[in-house]
Amino acid sequence: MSVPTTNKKLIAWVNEVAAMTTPDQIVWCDGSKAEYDRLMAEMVASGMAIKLNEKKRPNSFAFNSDPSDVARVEGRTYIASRKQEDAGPTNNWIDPSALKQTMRDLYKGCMKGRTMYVIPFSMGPIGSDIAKNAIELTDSPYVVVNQHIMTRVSTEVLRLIEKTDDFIPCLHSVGAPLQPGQKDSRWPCAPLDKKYIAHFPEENLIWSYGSGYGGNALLGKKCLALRIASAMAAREGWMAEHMLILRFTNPEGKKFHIAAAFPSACGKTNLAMLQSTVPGWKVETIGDDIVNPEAGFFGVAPGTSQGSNPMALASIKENAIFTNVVVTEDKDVWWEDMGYDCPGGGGIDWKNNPWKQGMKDADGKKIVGAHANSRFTARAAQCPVICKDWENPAGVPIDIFVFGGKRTTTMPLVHEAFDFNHGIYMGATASSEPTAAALDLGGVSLRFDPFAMTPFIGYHAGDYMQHWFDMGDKLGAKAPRCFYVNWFRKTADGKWLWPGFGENSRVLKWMCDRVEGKVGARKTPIGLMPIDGDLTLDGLDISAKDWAELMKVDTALFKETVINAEKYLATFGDKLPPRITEQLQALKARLG
Ligand code: OXD
Ligand code: MN
Repeated sequence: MSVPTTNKKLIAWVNEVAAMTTPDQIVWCDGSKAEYDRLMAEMVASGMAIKLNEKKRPNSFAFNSDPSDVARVEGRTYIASRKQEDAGPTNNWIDPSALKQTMRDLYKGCMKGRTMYVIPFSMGPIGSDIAKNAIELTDSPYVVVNQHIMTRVSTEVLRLIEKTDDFIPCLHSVGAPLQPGQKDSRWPCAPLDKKYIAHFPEENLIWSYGSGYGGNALLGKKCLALRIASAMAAREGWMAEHMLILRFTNPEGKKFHIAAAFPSACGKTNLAMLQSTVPGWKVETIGDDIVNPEAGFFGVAPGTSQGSNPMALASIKENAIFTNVVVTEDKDVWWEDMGYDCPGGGGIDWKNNPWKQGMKDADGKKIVGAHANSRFTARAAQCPVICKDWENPAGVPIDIFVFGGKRTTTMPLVHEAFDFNHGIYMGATASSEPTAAALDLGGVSLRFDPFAMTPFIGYHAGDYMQHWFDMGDKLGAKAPRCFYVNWFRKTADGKWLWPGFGENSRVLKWMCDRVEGKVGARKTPIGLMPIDGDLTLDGLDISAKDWAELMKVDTALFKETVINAEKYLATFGDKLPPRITEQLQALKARLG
């Protein structure tokens, strides 16, 4: 195949990688439908992909991964900055020359028997001043088809690289070379101790080896748009954040843009596509995971139902990819908590085994059909409530930042920061309770996840917090207002206090009313809270007692969280910004 670019830097890099990895052939991708269809047909023929029922799920495909390759591997993810102190306490670090040597040895001949695809892609609308051009080299056709949906793959990106002589190189291999005549496995990958998800932030370089799954392999997402981008953003004075963005429009037509950071599995996709229950107020989706360069959703399937997220279900009606879900007898998809029983009672589970709903293992434990981290991949453009400005090359102006996590106690439904610096403290000390399963394994009772960015900050987390203060100083009065929410509070006997889902729009409306100065607020030791009656509960079945409980700030309990936060923040050493310490001391004083 002829080389479709004149850019010497790119050609030299492709040749250098090909010499190291020795693929059987090199294919330059163009992002076309023909390319997508051809790769899908090849993967169906090889047994890697299952074509779904054309009537029920048009142009859609299902994949099952290897059971050892089902999620991001944080323990094998590295920030290889030149100095270890620049990676900080939240990252794994290996000296970059040593890591490159280890990985070069692994990459040697690793694409034997496979095709190396060259994927030119843009994170953000092609040609936008705030988009980034990149090339992913991969030996996984699954990665190519997913990148078609999650990013903008196009030869136009090659034209931009020719003009700027600049791109972010992303190298990926599943790490499973094929000997002559060797039959490929359904999902090739390398064992865990050979997997490396490596970032070289000073060179804007990504090297990934051994995994074909999600953020380990779709390198535009967590690797580029968060880890590498966060390091670039700190150097260049912008921000790269793990946040959904939505537009909330009031009955008068005034638009508010809200960006919210929650840890994984706290409902970011649900909030991004929320169906407002406040009369006259409308939500439109701009992005569900990262601010905001993606072209698609790579969403967690289990729990997605007509009740929890009808707009996500509408987005995956057709042209979708499913990974590690149940394929039903009539070749549709199903997962746990989809809102109805598995049609036909079973199908093929995520491990590619025959499966019946309700099956139990030898210990009497239910065998799930879909993996807990099974995913759908779908174009954002297919979301019925996608905002018309979602691809505006200039972006949208953010009015409100929301932080939060899952807390069954302590954190009220909503509170507002006194000012931007206090908002940064809220983001820096955002915490979540791990699932019951993690607690059973002896996990900690509370996990701090600053700005929901713990696994994604590409440099020292203390420097990252300082960058937030620097941005606040730069923005001054234009800085977004900051709020902290908790949809997950329970009564002492375990009952949810807040209905969540669409009703969360009531909380968003209160935030917008605050921004407009339409409502006042009560000053409490932890921040500003709604005056009773301003956050409307009309039509909700919430007793005055439950409301009081939901909004209660128990100072003794809150103090415990603050003590834990102080211990956590101490791990940042002398990189902890003094302003975080000032905020912490002021909060302690307010709590008495
Ligand atoms: C994701 C995550 O997959 O945050 O988006 O883990
Ligand atoms: Mn995420």
